[in-house]
Amino acid sequence: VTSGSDASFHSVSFSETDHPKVLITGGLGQLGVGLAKLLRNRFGKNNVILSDIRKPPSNVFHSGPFIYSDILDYKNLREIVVNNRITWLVHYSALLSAVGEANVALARAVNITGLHNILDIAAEHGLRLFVPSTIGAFGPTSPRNPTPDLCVQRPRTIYGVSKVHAELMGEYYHHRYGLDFRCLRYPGIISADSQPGGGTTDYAVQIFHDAVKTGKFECNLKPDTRLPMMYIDDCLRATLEVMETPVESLSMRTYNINAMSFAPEELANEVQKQLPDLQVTYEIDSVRQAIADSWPMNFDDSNARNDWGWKHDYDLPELVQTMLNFIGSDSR
Ligand code: AKB
Repeated sequence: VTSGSDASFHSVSFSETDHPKVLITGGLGQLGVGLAKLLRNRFGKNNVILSDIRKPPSNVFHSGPFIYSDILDYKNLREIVVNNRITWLVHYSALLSAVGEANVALARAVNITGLHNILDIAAEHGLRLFVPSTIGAFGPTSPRNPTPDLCVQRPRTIYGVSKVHAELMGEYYHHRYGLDFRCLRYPGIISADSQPGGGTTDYAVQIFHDAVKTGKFECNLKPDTRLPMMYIDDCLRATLEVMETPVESLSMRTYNINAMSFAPEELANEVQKQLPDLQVTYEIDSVRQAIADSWPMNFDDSNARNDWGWKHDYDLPELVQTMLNFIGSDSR
């Protein structure tokens, strides 16, 4: 805790009969707007506040509460939590794997120092806290096929290191201070109406846009680079489900979740079933390739399935159909 006289952590228990009051940080990234929509449908428009340091596009601004919040500014965060009587915090601010390697100092500040602020605020105000982790929290010495929840985690990216740190710190705060910390390790997330920024799995989003717009796609990973992936709707639903799961059902605080695994050539083949003229070439980005080669190929999410009933809806054919319908209708 950086300031204030009542620095001891106490638990303000959140009554399950009330709707939660949710703050989403990093709300203008790939996932925030979609999550806000899902949570607003469930808990009411004004009970979900999106936040970011960037100016929101007008459709986002007009769809519900939006607020400026800088996770590196502890006082600003505390003011938002207090003034809005926040009870759940979803912490989406982070630099992803590839962009993190290009700017290690910023990734360290946002992903590690920012997380410390979030943990302290959440513990101090008795919040239920969700922090996403990732397949990137594993590394070359982890078992890759499949990767279980508990195994060696020695990632070689600042992103991965920061996410292992988040998992461990969240669990530590849970055991030490009773923080209601919940964490899912996301695979690569594929979405049509929001763009990822600076990740290793971004190719699996870009291929759809390029296929529809130009009929050509240059892939920056090798054709046989297999990674776990998930459609955004499954990811957001998993997030809501784990947040609503009764404490007794959680045997752990950090879970792998998965839907499918594929390599670029398999994704390209599936897209070509709909768009046979699509031309795919490969121009390997050595940074991204090295990262992908150290990540899980298949993700074992059996604990999530057993403990709180996780089940994905989208496999590769449904994913491709849904993405092409969405992007195709958008570009017409
Ligand atoms: C990335 O590629 O960095 C992210 C991730 C898998 O965490 N999409």
